[in-house]
Amino acid sequence: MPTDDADRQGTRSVEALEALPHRRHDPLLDQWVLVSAGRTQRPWLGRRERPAATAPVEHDPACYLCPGNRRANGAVNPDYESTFVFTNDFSALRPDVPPLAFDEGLLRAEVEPGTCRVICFARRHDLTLADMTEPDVRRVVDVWADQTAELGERYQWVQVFENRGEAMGASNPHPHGQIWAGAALPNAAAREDATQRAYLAAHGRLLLLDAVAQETAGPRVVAANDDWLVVVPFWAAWPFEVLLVARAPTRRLPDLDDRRRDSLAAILIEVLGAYDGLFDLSFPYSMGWHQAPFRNGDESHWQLHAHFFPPLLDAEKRKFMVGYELLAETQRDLTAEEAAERLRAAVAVAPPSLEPALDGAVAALD
Ligand code: H2U
Ligand code: ZN
Repeated sequence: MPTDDADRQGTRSVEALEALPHRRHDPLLDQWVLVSAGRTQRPWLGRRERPAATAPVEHDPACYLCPGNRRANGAVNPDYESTFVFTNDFSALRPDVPPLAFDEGLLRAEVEPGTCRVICFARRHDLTLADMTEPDVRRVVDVWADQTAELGERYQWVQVFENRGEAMGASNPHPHGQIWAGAALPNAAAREDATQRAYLAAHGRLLLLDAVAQETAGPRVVAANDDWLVVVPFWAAWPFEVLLVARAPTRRLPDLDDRRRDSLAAILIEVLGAYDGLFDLSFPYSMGWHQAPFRNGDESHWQLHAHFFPPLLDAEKRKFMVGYELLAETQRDLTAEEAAERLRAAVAVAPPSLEPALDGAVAALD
């Protein structure tokens, strides 16, 4: 007999659900995640992740991101000291497109104007954000904010992100991220726009600030300072996914003052250090910022946050989002509470960072 919602007994304790297959609601995307704790012990004869075979060098003559090197399209990088931004030579979006659209029954398409940029985070080829000093990561935060403000003058959505590690499709170990900016609101942005707007209308408060209030000092906190909270969201999809949220109402990165940029750099180093410490390897992930769209409207329902989506379940095994995930809904094997506990333990033993670098560079951008 199928149970319908009316038959379900309410419980105020998550522990009562933990040992049972259960679903958790993601209020930002308004979708459910299936949690089936205890499956991590199942036999595995599938793919095993392997760490990079060679240790990276400080400057790699073959790297297209190192200072002074030639890129794939022939352009030469300046001898930059800290950060460097350039237009992606293989951009997925371009600004100079005619406003064409196609609409015939179920078949709809529209041209999407935009631009893609690459941001080198550091001069040194062998660094990662986790290894960099606070002043150097702060420079990266400033670049993210400046780029957001500049691109927001022309595009509705500015997506700042980083793919780190071969397992997440990074094409090069040189520390770098990307920004794609476009005219449309992409799917995930449109979902978060709708859920945050509806929550503010219904409750008079910001969805993510209510999440911060509910999670602070709770079992899913990984790290916190006065300005930022890092939690494994109750509804996490990826094994060690975390959500980084500004604690005060904030729409976008450029709105952050000096103090909150510094404290952001500090907490980024803390969390990424914990990621690397978790399995004692350079932890792969995709991370990115969600900030208010740029359009002529009221964006007070938006709260600045970053998602970190790392694929690893352990040092050698990754989570594959395949059959059930693609066809039905996301499923995870360890609870958010267990993931948070393990990440907290790794935060406690993260190593110190290196010496700061000097000034940033920007190429001619489109
Ligand atoms: P990923 O490692 O996340 O793929 O980012 C690197 C980007 O760098 C990638 O999008 C671009 C690729 O298109 N790139 C250049 O713009 N110039 C090059 O010479 C090589 C790579
Ligand atoms: Zn390099």
